Amino acid sequence: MFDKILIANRGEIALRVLRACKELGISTVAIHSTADADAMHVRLADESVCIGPPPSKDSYLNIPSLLAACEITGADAVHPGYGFLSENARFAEILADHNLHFIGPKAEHIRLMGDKIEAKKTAKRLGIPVVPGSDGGVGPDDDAMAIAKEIGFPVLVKAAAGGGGRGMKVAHTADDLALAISTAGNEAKAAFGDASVYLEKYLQKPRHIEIQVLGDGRGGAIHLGERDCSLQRRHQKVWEESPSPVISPEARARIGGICAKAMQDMKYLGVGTIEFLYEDGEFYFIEMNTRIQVEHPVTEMITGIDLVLEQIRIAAGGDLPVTQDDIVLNGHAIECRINAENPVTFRPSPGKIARYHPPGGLGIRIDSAVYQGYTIPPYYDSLVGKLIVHGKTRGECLMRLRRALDEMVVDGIETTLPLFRALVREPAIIDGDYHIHWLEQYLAGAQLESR
Ligand code: MV4
Repeated sequence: MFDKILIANRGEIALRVLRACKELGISTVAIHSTADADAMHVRLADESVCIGPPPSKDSYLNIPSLLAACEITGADAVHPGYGFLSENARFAEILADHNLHFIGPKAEHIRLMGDKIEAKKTAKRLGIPVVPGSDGGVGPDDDAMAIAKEIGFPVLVKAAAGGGGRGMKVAHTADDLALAISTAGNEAKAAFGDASVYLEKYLQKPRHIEIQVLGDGRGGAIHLGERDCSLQRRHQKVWEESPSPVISPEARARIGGICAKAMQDMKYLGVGTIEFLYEDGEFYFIEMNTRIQVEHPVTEMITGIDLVLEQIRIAAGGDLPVTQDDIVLNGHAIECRINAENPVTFRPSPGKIARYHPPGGLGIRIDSAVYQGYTIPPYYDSLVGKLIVHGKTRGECLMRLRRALDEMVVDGIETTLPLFRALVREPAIIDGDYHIHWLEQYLAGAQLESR
């Protein structure tokens, strides 16, 4: 096992990793920018190192500074959390070159899944169902129109280097195709320095369903069911739940089994998430994430498995904690991402938290690194904390969530709490009857009403 882990992150995930380290008896090193000197993860870690000024590129993304912090403190492993360097294959390699362990997948797998075209080819080869589309990139010499007509309109043009919805354009008819390809390519070139694009059948009202996987790097792998992350705004997840209201035990076992088998075949190491669009009873692979995700707690709540702790154990050469047959999904969990944002315009609202009262009681979990009197800096994401609620059934979970949201107080800044208090009373949410565009449509309607 590792002796000392450097946590290359901030906020709630830095605290989440720190908690797992404490339980494993591993010493912790926090790193922080000058803007985060008063942060909770810095106070609770055994040691801390200030690694630079507020901008992420000068601090949390500064690889030479991180290496120096490892050297000074004698850390033997680095946990990247999510975001920042968590899916940077080069960072994983550099750490290895310095005899430091990266707590994450093999660099080759991070790189493979970072290229959306390669990821899709790999998924298809491993037997994972994919969205019908061009097999690989569409170059200037290819007859894009012939490929598009073969797929059938509407067609979605996607950037190979994409993610987060950038470099994505819908061509509803043949007349839109040329413009969609050039716009998506230009956007991708500007955002990622890579103009390659590919084509997919455009799914109109799917759900976003993702499967949590865990691999030992030696051919052992299991799945931990799905999360339904369909409630998003501008590609930012807002609400995640598990199990999905629309996935049957049979569908779960089928797609989960396919994912676990694929991870066994590629000898995947650590935690991962295989993302699907789900429409009319069919799963279509879109991407794989090779990191711990923000929404991992909903899976922890229903499986009882500490994903961050297992991630660390596995990175140190440990075995999977359970076999597939041992996994029992217990009840229902919902996570609300509470952001420091105006609940209508979503404009960031950093500043000092004047009053803070987190909710409590049976089935309530808060993953947050804020405290009363803490000032949310303007430089990073606006997550105040995650409220995760567990219940025996989805109905009980919703009932508890309603109560917890009413109990929670975050004053001094604007937060998205009022949005969640409205959502838990919406018939479509109560019925689990929503898709990836539902929230934006709901918000557009709510804005009309307030005028
Ligand atoms: C799609 C799609 C419809 N059809 N692919 C958006 C981000 C990227 N990760 C994948 N995305 C989508 N891919 C096909 N073939 C619709 C989306 C999409 C979306 C997906 C998941 C969650 C929210 C979304 C919001 C808009 C579009």
